[in-house]
Amino acid sequence: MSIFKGEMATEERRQGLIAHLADLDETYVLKLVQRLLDEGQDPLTIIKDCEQAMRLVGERYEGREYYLSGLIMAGEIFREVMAMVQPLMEQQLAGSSSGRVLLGTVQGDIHNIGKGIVEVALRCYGFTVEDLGVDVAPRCFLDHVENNPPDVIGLSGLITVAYESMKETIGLLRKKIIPGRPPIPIIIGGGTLNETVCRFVGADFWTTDALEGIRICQQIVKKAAER
Ligand code: B12
Repeated sequence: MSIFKGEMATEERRQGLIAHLADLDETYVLKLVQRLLDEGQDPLTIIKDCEQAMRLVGERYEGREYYLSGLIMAGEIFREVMAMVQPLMEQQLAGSSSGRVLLGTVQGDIHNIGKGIVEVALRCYGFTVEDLGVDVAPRCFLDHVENNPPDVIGLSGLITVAYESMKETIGLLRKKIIPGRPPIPIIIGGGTLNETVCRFVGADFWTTDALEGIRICQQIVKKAAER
């Protein structure tokens, strides 16, 4: 028997997804996502709705309604949702941009769900991505830049500690001068970022949206090719 009551409108289903993910109702969420996909729902809309639910989870954690286990559970459900939507996302996003992006979550931070989405999207749009993982030390970013300079450097981070790491990483990277090349543009991403953080850490661009990040990377590569 279906767990859904009667025939729900799409908008109602979307609100249901947000509410049930925020409530950490794994069974309901996974069934609903499958149903939305079967009905041809855009995978990117599903991801956006899940992101909104994750913000609610964060607020409940801040309000002490959830403990750390709530964050862990939410992360696990999102991971399962991503496994379901990723194949469709890969089919849908197909581009021909070329360019290399060095990506990583900065030191002290282990959040990687958003970075994973960015990586998939970048690859779909034709970028070559080198993902250094999470909790990446500033020196590690520099080593990779020295060995194989990318066109863009993307730093991910969500916790306050990450802002200091981003600043340190960017400070180190800025000192690196590659003969005959302008400084490599640096973009930071993560749901808690804003313009103030961007200025504090000294990045060139910031975003809280994977697709906007891709557009920025495309512009950077296009501009470099025109020079
Ligand atoms: C799930 C989660 C976790 C999971 C993460 C699982 C995982 N594998 O990633 C776990 C349980 C590990 C976790 C741990 C912690 N967490 Co946490 N967590 C969250 C939560 C609820 C959701 C994050 C998420 O995945 N969102 C969904 C993704 C898709 O969104 P996103 O990351 O923003 O990514 C999108 C964009 O930002 C962008 N993007 C992301 N990166 C990049 C990079 C580039 C280059 C580009 C272009 C774009 C881009 O693209 C993505 C798609 O659009 C947030 C709440 C929130 N508001 O974000 C808290 C939150 C981030 N966590 C928080 C905290 C406090 C912690 C802990 C310190 C808790 C603790 N006491 O231990 C630890 C920190 C551990 C550490 N050292 O990193 C706080 C941070 C507050 C702060 N300012 O410091 C938040 C905001 C919750 C809150 N409101 O209090 N957490």
